[in-house]
Amino acid sequence: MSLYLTTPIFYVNAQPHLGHAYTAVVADTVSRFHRLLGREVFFQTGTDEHGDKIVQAATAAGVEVKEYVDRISALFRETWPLLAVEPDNYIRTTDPGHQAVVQQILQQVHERGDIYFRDYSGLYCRGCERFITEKELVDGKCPDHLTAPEEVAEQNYFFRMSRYQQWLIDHIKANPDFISPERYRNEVLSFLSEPLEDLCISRPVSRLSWGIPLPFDSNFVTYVWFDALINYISGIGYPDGPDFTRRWAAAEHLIAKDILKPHAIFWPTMLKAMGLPPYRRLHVHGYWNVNETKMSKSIGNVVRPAEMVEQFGADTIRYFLLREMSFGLDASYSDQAVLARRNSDLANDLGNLFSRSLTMVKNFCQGRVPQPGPLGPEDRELANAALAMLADYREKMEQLAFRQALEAVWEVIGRANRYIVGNAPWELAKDPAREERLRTVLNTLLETLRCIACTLKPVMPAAAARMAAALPLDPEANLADQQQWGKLPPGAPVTVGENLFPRIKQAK
Ligand code: ME8
Repeated sequence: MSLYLTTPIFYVNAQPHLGHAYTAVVADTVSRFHRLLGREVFFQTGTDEHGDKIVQAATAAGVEVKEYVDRISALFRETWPLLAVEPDNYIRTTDPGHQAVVQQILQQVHERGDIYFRDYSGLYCRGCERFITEKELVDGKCPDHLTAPEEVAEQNYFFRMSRYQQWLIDHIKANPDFISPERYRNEVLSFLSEPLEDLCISRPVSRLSWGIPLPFDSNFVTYVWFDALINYISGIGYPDGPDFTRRWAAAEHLIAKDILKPHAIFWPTMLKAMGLPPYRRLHVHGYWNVNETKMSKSIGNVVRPAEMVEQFGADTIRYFLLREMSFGLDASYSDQAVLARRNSDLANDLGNLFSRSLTMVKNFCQGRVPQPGPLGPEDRELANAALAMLADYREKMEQLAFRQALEAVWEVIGRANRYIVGNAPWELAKDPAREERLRTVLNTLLETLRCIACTLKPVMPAAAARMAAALPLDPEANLADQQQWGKLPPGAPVTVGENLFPRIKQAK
């Protein structure tokens, strides 16, 4: 099985922040996890560079639009390596290749009769970059942007989305995994229980010139979503690239709930009109708040990825994001909460287990993997728990239940720490008659650490690589290879390196 995984392409009207970082970290973790299972993965991210909001941002910054989008797009691109996020492709909607594909699709859908021209007036939300319906408003305002929409009346082109409404409902019902978690699937089905309006896909050039011209009417440019969503296929070589069909069959999108409708409704119906099958799955996550408050420029509480990484390091931030948010629900960020996770879960639980175990192997077993004797009940209990954890971890990761996957790992870390206390290897080391028992206990600990190191590869790649190098564990080993006991060859050298996660005294 293979996977083609995407993040949204982010608007370049603002700099990268915590919310963007979360989606990127999730996508990177899922990619690494699938690779750990030996699967082929293609991971794409990028930037969305057309539309009103971007022109406004460039004007506010006092630079040419193109110069502005180049600068912010580069900023996103440079942010990902700081978080150890390694996409295979980085797409920009200003790429000439992308623009050509958008025009070709517009032409094709137009010729098919699914794009038509008419007068229109409606309520437009600039934040959402789409017309919204009266029903969506809360107290007259867009519930996401807390601003009143503008009345806009003009002639525009429309995509005949309503034609595909019943097909979409049937598809969602026949494929329970198509949209997850389930709450979002239900939300979409509930929205689809009312008649669907057609989608406005153009802007008159007189109002907005920063867009892709319609191939059949140069007085208009495409409207944001018809341009942006197509990145998911233009980025993998639609229509006739050699990998296109294979990759598209494995397509899964990751988004937050803010852009559920464009992804769950506009995009599948657009694909249908183009004669393409829908993507395989859509995964929807919640919002990060900061200190329990919505992140916003005006409040001044926007968290920047570069600052988080500078303070805590990429591994700690990745762990925190995945451990703290239940995928699908909202979560709250604070430096204090990161500090607490760093010092308790990473420095205390994991870091201590690792350094204590390796130091004892160095001191009591000449720094080599000891040959174990027969396993006693407490050894078997830890071994079984570690192996069961690998299976549980795998199942939870497949469901994007990162929090539960990590809880399962930390349950075994806790057990292993208690096992050290219960078996007191330093006491065994004093008695030559108990040397075999000592070797058994330390071997059981190293084997447990091997299982733990393997699970952490997708989540904390740098720390997991250091653990693997110390044990020593084959860095290329896949998860299935690890699901047995006794994989570390007795006699292999074990190295005690620096502390994995030194304690951090205070958040800045
Ligand atoms: O919507 N919590 O771009 P965008 C969690 N260009 N995730 C968040 C978040 C938060 N507080 N804030 C943002 C666009 N995100 C369009 C997408 S796709 C064809 C076009 C993340 O820059 C999350 O992934 O507003 C969300 O869906 C995305 O950023 C929105 O990014």
